[in-house]
This record gives sequence, structure tokens and C-alpha cells, in this order.
Amino acid sequence: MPITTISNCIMAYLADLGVDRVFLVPGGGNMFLVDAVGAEPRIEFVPTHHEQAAVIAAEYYARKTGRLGVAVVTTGPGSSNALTGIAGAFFDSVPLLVLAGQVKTADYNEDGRLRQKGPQEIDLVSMAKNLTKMAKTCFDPDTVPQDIEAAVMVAFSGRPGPVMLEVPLDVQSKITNGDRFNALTVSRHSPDAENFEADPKMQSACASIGDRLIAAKKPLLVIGHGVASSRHTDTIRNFVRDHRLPVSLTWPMMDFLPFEDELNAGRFGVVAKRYANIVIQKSDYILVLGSRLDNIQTAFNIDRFGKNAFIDVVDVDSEELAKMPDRFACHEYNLVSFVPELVRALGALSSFDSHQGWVEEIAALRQKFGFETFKSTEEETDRISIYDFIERLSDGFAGGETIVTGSSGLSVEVFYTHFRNKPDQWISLTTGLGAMGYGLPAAVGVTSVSDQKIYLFESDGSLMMNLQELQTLKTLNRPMTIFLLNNEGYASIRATQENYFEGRFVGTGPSSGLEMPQFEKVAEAFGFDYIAISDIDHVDHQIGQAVTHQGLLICEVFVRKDEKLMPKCSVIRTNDNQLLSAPIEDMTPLLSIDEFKSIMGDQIDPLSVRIRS
Ligand SMILES: Cc1ncc(C[n+]2csc(CCOP(=O)(O)OP(=O)(O)O)c2C)c(N)n1
Ligand SMILES: [Mg+2]
Repeated sequence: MPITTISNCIMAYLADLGVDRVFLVPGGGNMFLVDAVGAEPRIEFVPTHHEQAAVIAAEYYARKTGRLGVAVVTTGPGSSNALTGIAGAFFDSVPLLVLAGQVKTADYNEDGRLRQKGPQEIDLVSMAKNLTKMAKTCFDPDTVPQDIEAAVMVAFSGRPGPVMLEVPLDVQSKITNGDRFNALTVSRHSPDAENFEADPKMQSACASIGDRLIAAKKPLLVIGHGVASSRHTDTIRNFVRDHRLPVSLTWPMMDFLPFEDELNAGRFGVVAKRYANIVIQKSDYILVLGSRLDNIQTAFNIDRFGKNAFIDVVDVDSEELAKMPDRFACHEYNLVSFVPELVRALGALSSFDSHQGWVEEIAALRQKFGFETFKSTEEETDRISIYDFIERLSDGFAGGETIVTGSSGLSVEVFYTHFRNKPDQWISLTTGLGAMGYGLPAAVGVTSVSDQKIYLFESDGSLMMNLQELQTLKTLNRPMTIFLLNNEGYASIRATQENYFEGRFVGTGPSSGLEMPQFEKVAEAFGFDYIAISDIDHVDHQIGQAVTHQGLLICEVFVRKDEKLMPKCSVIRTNDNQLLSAPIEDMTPLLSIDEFKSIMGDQIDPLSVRIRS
């Protein structure tokens, strides 16, 4: 029977919480933590080939399961490598625990005057403190139980997010009888265990929101990732169906309703289908749940967002609410308790309108603008349009698939704008950080806990940033297909260099020093099967092959190199040389003024006239 260390107790505590996978890279500085992961029978360990990938995989484990994501990294380079993953989880509010090794207490660079004292020492706490909800070095072995308990609680409470504990080697290895850990209560820290009691203030907020919803002719719910964080996605879905309330979705909530559902008013923002933004501006009442309405969502003009609507915003973060304009009614509540109360309050109301006219108006706009295509007219016979590919891919899925995507680049943006999701698909990305390199580690995290085949949609430049994780996927060896979009490098940045720097390309493609490898050979080296798609006549058949394939497959899609991201809200230079952001409802390519007026009415934004002059 091995002796029990503090590290063993930490892992047992995490297993009690339901954590059954831990993602790690071993080193000298975390050796007792790593040994303890291996010794805990309820936890499977997943070694990645980079700490950034371990943390991202842990984030996706948390997204898929609703449990705490856990990554174990070593001191020094292991810790600095972890930072990108920590930042991604912070901006997207995902509960995550990063356990980092640290030099032993006697070697610790206590007053910080030396650059470094212990071997490979680095001060992760200082680096991570603005990217975590809690970051602490556990110097005192006696308080580790409280530290870990507090860290887990903080990760889940309020607006969830990452926490980080550094554990010095001598603390990791300290022998203990475990009594202090045994005294911890596990149930309090499960995500469902928040206090559901609705106070009178919340009850009255729900009642007035209910009144406004009833009075509205064109109501709309904006559903953000906070709804998923609160684990009330199903409740809200039933709620909007019961009351026939149309919803507008942020990218992380794309899978909330199928694209063609009559209540789905689309995904709005700077890059969006036209109808989604028009619906926002036609609505007379908007209830925003768990979305921070950042500039990308409001097209850099929150003052004009939902310009014809009364807007209620419910968010757990007071700082996010403080940035909202005065005309919004802001309610600082955790959706964990607010949603059940809202459902209860509205359930009591019988006089709900069916909003038939509004639902039909949205359906007509979706029909008119939901299927617009923006393929380039240039002929590249050996490559297909990304717009065609995404349309065919949407049709090629039956529904029910698990899909993860990269986080950055033109291909991913076109996917989130134009993919027509089907019922019961699970689709996920990390949005706030927008980092390249997320796709493969995200797939590691999801595939490690999924019984189902999974799909990854990723672009060539981004795949290269964590290419080594192909091997982790091969080692896990679960069925998956990677749709790899090859447009010869950084298409999105090439577009920027073309638009703003007269086509002076620097580091964005083969003509400017950035080359991609032959992915067919990469596939072979990592033990993946391979299909190349480049001909529109074969694309449906090949997508069919990719969908029915049962092993590990890279499906490389050769897409046109310089297609543009459309439609979007443009920044327009006027005749008098001013830079203006177009109104959210008036996307480029611009409609003729007459058509635009026929949709929006004569009271159009004066800017819409100016940008056409
Ligand atoms: C880690 C990181 N470095 C740099 C960037 C800046 N950046 C944004 S998109 C992009 C190019 C992405 O290329 P690719 O993944 O191939 O997508 P594409 O635009 O070609 O579809 C770059 C370099 C970033 N988002 N993340
Ligand atoms: Mg590319």
C-alpha cells in the first residue's frame, strides 16, 4: 500500500467531485502530483504533447461534461506554456483548475528580487493573476484542503472561470493521514448546488420582465454562453418553445436551436447573416440572457443595438452591466437561480400571445437572406468555394453530431456565419481569446469523454499551431474526422494586408515566407487516413465517405485562397474621409436603398444614406 501524500488527497478529492479525466504533461516540478493522478483509480490521465494543449483539452472536457476541467503542469516552462489555455477559459468563463508544480519551499524566490532561485522556477501566480479567478501558491501543507476547496468553489461560483494552484514539491510530497481532506464536503461544490431561493427583488424583476414579454408584439431572447454556463440550456429551450419566443444566438450558442427552427432568428453580429441583424433592429422587446454584448456582437454601436426595443439584460457580472447604455434595464443575477424563477413567473401567466405574425416575419426574412451565398467569381479549377463546402457539409450531416472547431481565421468565421446546424448537434468553440491552435487540443478534450464519433473543423494555419496533438488523438484512437481547410496559409490576414497595405504580403502565404506542409504526408506520419476534396462534383460523395468513416481521418479541403468574408458590417470611408461603422442592420454587400427601405421602413438610419453617397 503506497503512502498517502497531499497529492494523493487532492486527486481523491477531485475524483469525489466527479472529475474522471486529468490532462497533463509530467516534469520534475510536478512529479508527486503526476504520480498521484496515476495512482487514483477513478481518474484516467491523458498526456498531451504541450501544456497549452493540456489546458485547452481540460477546458473542453469542462464544456462537454459540465464538470471541473483539470490540467496538471510542471513548474517553469510547463507553467508559462499553460497561460494561453488559462486565458481562453477566463474570457469564456469556463470552470477549470490548473495545478502547477513549484520548486520546494526552501528554494523559492521569496522576495522576488532575484530573477530565478530554484531550478526552472517561474512565478506563475503573478503571471496568471489577471487571467484567473484565484491564483495561489500553497506554501502551508496544513491549509491545502481549504485551498483546494476554495479554488473549486470559486471556479464554479458567480461567473465561472479558471483557478490556479501552485504546489511546491515539498508540499506535494508531504505525507498525511488525510483527515483534513476527509472533512471537506463535496456536494456543496457541484455546479447544480447553488442556492435556488428567489428573493423578493428577483421575483419582482421576473414579474416585470414577464409583463414586458406579454405586452411585446415582437419579442426576442438573446441567448449567450451564460445560459450554457448556468446549465439551464434545456430549461430555456423548453421555455421559448412553450411561449413561442424567437431567439437570437451568439456563436457559442449556435446549437441551441436548429438553423431551420421557426423560432431561430439567427446568429447576429459584425459577421452574420443579414436577416439576423435585421431581426434585432425590428424587435420591440429584447431580453438578453448571459451575453456580454461585446463590440463584435453589437457592431461597435451598443447605443443603437435593438434600436426599436426595450431591452432587459440579466447578467451575473456587475462590470458587464455597468458598461450597458442607460436605456437598458440591467439585472444583476446568476442565471442558475434566475432562470427557474423566470420560468415559474411566466408559467403562471395564461394570456400569452402566439406571436404568429412576428414568427412569420422572421421566417420570411430567413427565407430571403438565410441562403445568400458569397462565393468569389474567380475560377480556381483545383479548389472549391468555402461557401459551397459549408453548405454541402451542413447537408451532409444527419443531425446529432458532436462538432468542435478552431477559434480563429476566415474559415472558422465563415463556418459560424453560414453553417446550417441540424437538431441535436453539439458545437463548440472558444471565442473571447480567438487564438489559433485551439482545434486539435479541443478535440482531445471532447473525444476523451465522448462515446460518439467527433468532428473537427479547423483551418491550415491554426492546425499547425498545435500539430503535435494529432499524436494525442492517435493515441486516444477514437473515431474522428478532421475537416482541414487549406487556403495556403493565413487567408484572413492576407485580406487585411490587401485592404490596408496595398497587397504587401508579409508572412501570410507561400509568396511571403509562410508555407504549409503536405498534409497528406502529415496524415500518414500520424497514422490518420486521408481524403482530399477539391472538386465540387465529388464533394457530396466525399463528405458522405468522411461521415461514415469509422477511424481517424483527415479530410483536407482545398478551398479558394482569397475568398472574402461576407456579409459583414463594414467600416466605410466617406467622401469627406471619415471612417464610419455601418449600422448593424445594413451589411455589406449593401442592398439598394430601395430594397433596404422596403425592409426597414422609411425611418432608416441616416448613416445608411451617408455610406451610400
Ligand atoms: C495564436 C495566434 N496568433 C496570431 C493570430 C492572428 N491571426 C488571426 S487569424 C490568423 C490566420 C489564421 O490562418 P488560418 O488558421 O489558416 O485561417 P484562415 O484565415 O486561413 O482561414 C492569424 C495569424 C491569432 N489569432 N492567434
Ligand atoms: Mg488558412
